[in-house]
Amino acid sequence: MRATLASFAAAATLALAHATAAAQSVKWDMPTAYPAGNFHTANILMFAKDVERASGGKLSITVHENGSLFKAPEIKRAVQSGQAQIGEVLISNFSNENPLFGVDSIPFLATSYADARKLWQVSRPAIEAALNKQGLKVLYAVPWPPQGIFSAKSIESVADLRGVKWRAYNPNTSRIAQLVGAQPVTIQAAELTQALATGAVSAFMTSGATGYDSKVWEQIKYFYDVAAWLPKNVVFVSKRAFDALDKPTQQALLKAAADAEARGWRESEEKTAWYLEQLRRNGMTVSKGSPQLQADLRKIGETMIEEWTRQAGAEGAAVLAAYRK
Ligand code: PCA
Repeated sequence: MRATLASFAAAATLALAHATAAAQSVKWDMPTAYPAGNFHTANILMFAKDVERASGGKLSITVHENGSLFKAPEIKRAVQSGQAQIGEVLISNFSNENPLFGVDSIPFLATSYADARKLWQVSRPAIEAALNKQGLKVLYAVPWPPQGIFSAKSIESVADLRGVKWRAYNPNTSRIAQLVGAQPVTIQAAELTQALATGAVSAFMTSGATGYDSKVWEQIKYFYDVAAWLPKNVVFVSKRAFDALDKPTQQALLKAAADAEARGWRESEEKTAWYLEQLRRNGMTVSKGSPQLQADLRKIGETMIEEWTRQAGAEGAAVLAAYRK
């Protein structure tokens, strides 16, 4: 009898605890810009699951992928203004706000995973501080695979890009178009397949991942694996939303974020060769590009690092010095 009563009491306490947890459960919307099968998106879905589990159901995150809730360029503002609580952005999309946001998209500054990691380590404090001033708390960042050139026609040097309709995804890729004399059109990944189908663009730089996600081989026959930079997606949360969580839930979120960062870097690197293999399997010619093309691109990189250094001032100079140490 006593045992029954005790277990009844325990069950009642548990039920009450569950009811309380459910009553206090917080729901966040998380807009992202990239498609369902993409490795960043898969990583985010796992992150959301980890948060839900580790918080004991107190925090649940609904992921809205592929620009379905907010388009890529709108996600940052949506989180800043509280229309969404958490989001993922390509941080270099916002380099017009702050040159530091674009440091990972300067051609040939950091071209390997090891260098990209070092660049993130040395730039993270300044980027975090800048976002913090905008009411955003950085949770983690994950790089895209190295950026190469996709083109409908074969190219031997950057002269072959003159006049071409060039898809840009951030200010730096628009600047490259200007420097090579191509016509830049800004198109986010979610609209790339359509832009290719309608002939709006015929060349661009991105990763094998986005080439694969967008099935670019219908129109694009060449990929030049020049590995010019590894841009990053940053996941951040509204500071107000974060501060409203209790301590254990904040801890659960931060732990899941650290795990997502480690997992994302690993996945990105491990899948790089696989993506290029898929391009080949679908009939594309994948090469390193001619020595002339590589030399031309390096020159563009030199111009852009000079321009960036001028824009980024003392803070930028400190980041570069730390990176080159
Ligand atoms: N894919 C994204 C950004 C960089 C990348 O590899 C895109 O093309 O929009």
